[in-house]
Order: sequence, then C-alpha cells, then structure tokens
Amino acid sequence: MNFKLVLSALALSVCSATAWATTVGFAQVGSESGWRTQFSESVKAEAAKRGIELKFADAQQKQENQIKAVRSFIAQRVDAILLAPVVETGWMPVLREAKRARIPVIILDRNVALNDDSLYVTRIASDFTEEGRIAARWLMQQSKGQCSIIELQGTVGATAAIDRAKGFNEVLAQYPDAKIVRSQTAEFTRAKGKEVMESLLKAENGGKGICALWAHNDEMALGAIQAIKEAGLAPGKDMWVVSVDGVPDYFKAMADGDANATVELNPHLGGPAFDVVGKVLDGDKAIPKLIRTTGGLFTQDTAAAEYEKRRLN
Ligand code: GZL
Repeated sequence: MNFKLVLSALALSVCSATAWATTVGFAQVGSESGWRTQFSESVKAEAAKRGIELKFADAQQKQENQIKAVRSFIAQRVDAILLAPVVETGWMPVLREAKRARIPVIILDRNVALNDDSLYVTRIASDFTEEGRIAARWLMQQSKGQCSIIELQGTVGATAAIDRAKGFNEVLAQYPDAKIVRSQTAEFTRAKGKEVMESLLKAENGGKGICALWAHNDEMALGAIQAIKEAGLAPGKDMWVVSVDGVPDYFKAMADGDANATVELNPHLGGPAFDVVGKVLDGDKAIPKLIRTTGGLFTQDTAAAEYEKRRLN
C-alpha cells in the first residue's frame, strides 16, 4: 500500500473517531413527572442512536444540583452542554464559566433569564403561554364563560408555570363571569397535586360550586382527580379537568371519563437537541435563538385511541 493511501486511511479513521468521541453533558431537572421522564428517555435514546457519549445528571428539582452538574461537565471538558433549567433565574455565573471554557450550551424546555444571550446557543421549547390560552379557550367554550376555577400551579419561578398562568389569565380576562377562586403551587408532582387539591376543596365548601380544575401539568391533575373523588365528587363530570403535557396516564383518565382535556407538550427533544449540537460542532453560526416545538389539544373523544398508541412507547 503506498504512503499516500496509508495517510488518507489514517486521517479517515481519526475523523471518524472524533465524530464518534462526541461527549455531551445533560443537566436535567429531575423526574417529577411522566413528561419529564419521557423527555429524559428521548435524550438518552437519541444519544445512543447517534453514538454520542451522554453524561446525565438528575438534579432532583434543585437548582444548586444543576449548577454543580454544569460545573462538572465543564471540568470534564465535554463538547456541549444541554441544560433544562428548573427555574429561570440564577444561571449567569455558571453560563459565563461555560462560555469561558468555550463549551456551547443549549437550553431545553424552560427558559433562563439572562442579560447576555451569547451565553447559550439556542433554546428548544414549546410556547407555554399559548398552551395556557388553548386550555382557557377550551374551558370557556365548555362553560359558556361562566366558571369558578381552582388552579394548581407548577414550580414557582419555572417558565412553564409563569407562562401557562399568563396565557390562561389573558383569555380569562375576556370573560367577566369566569374566575380563578383558588390557586396554589403543587410543584408539578402527582403527590402534591392530591395534597393541595384536598386542602383547596376543603376551603371551597367541598368543591361544590367549583366548575373546573386547571392544572399546569397532567401529573398534578392526576393527583387532584384522586382528591376530587375522595371529596365525593365525580371529576370530569361534576367539574371539568383541563391540563397540559399529554402523558399516557392522563389519556387513560380522559378515556375513563375522569378528565376532559389536555394540551400536548412534545417530550421528544432529543432529536432537535443533538441536531443543534452537530451544527454547533460543525461551526454553524446561523442557529436561531429559539426553536419551537408544537403540540395540540386532546379531548375525551380520541383519548382511548391515543392512550393505546402512547402506553406502549
Ligand atoms: C414544561 C415542563 C414541565 C411539564 C411538567 O415544558 O417544564 O415540567 O409540563 C414538568 O410535567 O414537570
């Protein structure tokens, strides 16, 4: 074999080795909801499919754990960092450290509040404000604009909670006979959803006169459904139940008549995330600062079929 051929074979093997040696750190919020678990699985599966080494950190819903994870990724000199921020504030210092280390950061799902958008490449996320508007429009249509509502809010300071409330209230403002009478955070979890709903129902005459539950995610709604039943009411019938995410268990609840509607939130962010990683590592400078994912409204009429489709995935 002549010398040139050996060199080009060597170069090819080095390139392919480099391509295969991509290492990405993923600082995930935790595993507080079925949606979050689907999201994590999507990223892990996509990394495996692409031969990318993924360093995964579950922060148990604590920002300090996420910051520690990002610092550790920087110390390990990963090629890129995926950050799904639990809350919007407090990210400037650690993202400046990533920039100084010349490690690109991609924000997934919730947002970060920064005064310097050079600290991240892009954010891949759904439009949470529109999700809130869609939920409210559906409820106003069902209730003909007359409704006393209990709201279970997501994690305080999380973009999904802030923006879903904003969108829902924007629509509600157009209906003088519709009002949120009780609102409290249940931190996006099923257990807190049940616990908080129990106390809110007690505070609201056992839920008599409550027209609907609006929950910022399906997990809290599923917990609240248990509390509504234990209060002697029929969720989905005595009060409408409307939520966001579209997890399989919630489709089952709609098929059983215990819930009425949800706005789907796409959990499959792994593909878009690693597409951006590839572009960044190839030197692409034209990546938009926001890449939107989309999801639609689902109601009881298609719930059984949708559940069958989703429960196996
Ligand atoms: C919203 C996401 C929320 C989900 C919840 O995109 O941040 O966090 O709606 C999850 O299920 O806890």
